[in-house]
Amino acid sequence: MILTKILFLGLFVELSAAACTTKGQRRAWHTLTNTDKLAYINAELCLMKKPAKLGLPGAKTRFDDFQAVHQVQAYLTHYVGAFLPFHRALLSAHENALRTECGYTGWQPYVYWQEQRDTGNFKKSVVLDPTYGFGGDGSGGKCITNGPFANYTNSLGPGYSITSHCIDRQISEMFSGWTGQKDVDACLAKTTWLTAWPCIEDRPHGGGHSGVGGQMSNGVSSPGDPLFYLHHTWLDKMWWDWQAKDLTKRLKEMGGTNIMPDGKPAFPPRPNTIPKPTGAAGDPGTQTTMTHILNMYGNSPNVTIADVMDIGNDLLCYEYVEP
Ligand SMILES: *[C@@H]1O[C@H](CO)[C@@H](O)[C@H](O)[C@H]1NC(C)=O
Ligand SMILES: *[C@@H]1O[C@H](CO)[C@@H](O)[C@H](O)[C@H]1NC(C)=O
Ligand SMILES: [Cu+2]
Repeated sequence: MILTKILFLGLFVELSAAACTTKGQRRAWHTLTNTDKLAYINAELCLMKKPAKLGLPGAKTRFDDFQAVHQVQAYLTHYVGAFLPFHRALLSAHENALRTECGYTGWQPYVYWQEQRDTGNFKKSVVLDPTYGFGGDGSGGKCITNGPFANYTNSLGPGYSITSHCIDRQISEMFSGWTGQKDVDACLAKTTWLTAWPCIEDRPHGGGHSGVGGQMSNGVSSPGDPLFYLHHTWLDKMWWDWQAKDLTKRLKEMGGTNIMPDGKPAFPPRPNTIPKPTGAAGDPGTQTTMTHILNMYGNSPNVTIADVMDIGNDLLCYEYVEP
């Protein structure tokens, strides 16, 4: 039992990360029963009804809180070494909120785009099912009109803006074609972190975001579409599958630029209110290191990159079930 006292939303709370004995089982969405799919969807709808509590600009609901944590530090967490570690921490916090705030008893599911039926064929994907899924494609850059999230008012985005809008999608089968097994295998075959992470961030990551399109294709505000969490969990699995190929070494393999290069596609220009980062807390240099602090803005405790290298540790305590 690890006990730490941290300053959390101005209060001292005791946080305990129990020893990891039974790992949470993250499963592929298409392998869940309909009952389990609805349990996940209903827990997400529950976060969408609970009031925001982080005080981040524009966020109205607990669901928005997670999007806000992503929005305010998009430049610190994409095209940098912290990209996969930050998203691993965000996904875990989201999973935790579903469980502790909304009574969900399962674990974060992941999409499995590389199925024959999904890659190059997102329109037919089982994740867009209007009853047991995330609703439709919005028929070309428009609001989704069916499914459980059709009427959600998104308060954040697009990009850095704070405006009320619907969840929109615009499926591109050109980009969905980037999520295939051959692209996954190409990344898993990389022999160093410095080549594996950019590979994952490029085609598999970009293919899921731009393949779904709309809000999902916005590098800053994409967690406004609940599909974000399933897509990024698939990428987290990819990182873990890569780590597991040479675990002892890869539990410690980190690096890469600490500062996002300007002019990346899908990234709206940074407003003047968000200065160009010069490094991160705990990691002031130009290269990402293990002591890098992932700022969760009080949504969950801050962690370091070292804390999220091993998904089976006491803090994370989950594993991936093969589909
Ligand atoms: C969304 O609103 C429409 C129109 O009011 C309604 O018919 C539909 O049932 C609503 N869908 C959900 C999931 O709440
Ligand atoms: C989390 O990290 C950020 C950046 O270092 C820091 O400003 C903030 O105070 C930390 N929050 C907590 C609760 O420790
Ligand atoms: Cu992101």
